[in-house]
Amino acid sequence: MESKKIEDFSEVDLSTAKILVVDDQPINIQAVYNILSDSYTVLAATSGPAALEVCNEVLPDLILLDVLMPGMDGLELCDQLKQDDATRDIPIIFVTSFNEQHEEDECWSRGGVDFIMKPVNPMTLKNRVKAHLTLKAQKDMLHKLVFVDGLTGTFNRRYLDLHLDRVKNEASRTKHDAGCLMVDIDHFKAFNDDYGHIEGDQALISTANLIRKALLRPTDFVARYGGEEFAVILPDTDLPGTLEVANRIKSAFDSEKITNSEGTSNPITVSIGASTILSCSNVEIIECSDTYLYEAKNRGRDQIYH
Ligand code: GH3
Ligand code: MG
Ligand code: MG
Ligand code: MG
Repeated sequence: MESKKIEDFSEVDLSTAKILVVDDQPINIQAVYNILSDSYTVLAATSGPAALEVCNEVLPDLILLDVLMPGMDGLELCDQLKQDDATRDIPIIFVTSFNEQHEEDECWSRGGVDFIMKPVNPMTLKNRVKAHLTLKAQKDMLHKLVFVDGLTGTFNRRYLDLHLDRVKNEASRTKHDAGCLMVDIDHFKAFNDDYGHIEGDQALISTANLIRKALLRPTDFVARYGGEEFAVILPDTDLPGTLEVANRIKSAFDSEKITNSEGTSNPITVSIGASTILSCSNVEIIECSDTYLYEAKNRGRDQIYH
């Protein structure tokens, strides 16, 4: 009997990978381009600042980085990329003509994942690039499996815990408040009982999408906290701002009306508990918002309480 693979980690699709080549000499970029452009999209930059600009527009999957460049050199560029959350995890392979061991050591210690000598051997370059792209893709896949909720595509509770630690630390460091909403679907058990779990799952997906759509800042964050309950974390947001987002979420449910697929059910409504980190310093923020959520339920559901 034929067995079906659920997930094959060894075979990842690298055909859409984007590789950024940074070198002050266009002739070196051309050489790398000739070797790699059949297999990948190759982007180019001839200086550190130009490379940062490219990274701002399209996040590359891997960077091939020259060390000696006028102005910002490769090591400096590497430092800058490692300081930014968005670019920190991009693997960097240094490509250089250094031949002193201590110079190579410096590249490793700055966070490079590999090191290739100039002039590059095409086979070495191809295989090193393939190996590091594969590792990165596997790491991303694992990250998704561990931290993303399979049904709704939002982060899961495990990731929420890690994220919340970072937000709490940042709020106490900067004294800038951060908001937390607990959003729970009303009478969802009845919805499942009436229309079945498949329809229930679909409504959960729509609910997650609606919440996501109501969040406007890139730093706003949503995770599935439990069955039909979502946690929304809003860094750098005071209580009025937090309530504004809560109202936006509630209005979205009022106007978009999530129903069963036939459109015969009552539209889904949600209850929301809202609080901020600095206003509930003695209790865990989630607990604080959850208490308010409970109160919103007690007061008749389909409302916000804080
Ligand atoms: P309340 O207004 O007090 O929140 O009532 P409720 O029925 O929404 O809350 P309760 O905690 O009693 O039930 C939650 C229900 O959510 C139970 C289950 O039917 C449903 N649920 C939880 N997780 C899932 C899921 O992954 N898929 C589906 N289809 N339903 C789920
Ligand atoms: Mg150079
Ligand atoms: Mg509920
Ligand atoms: Mg619940």
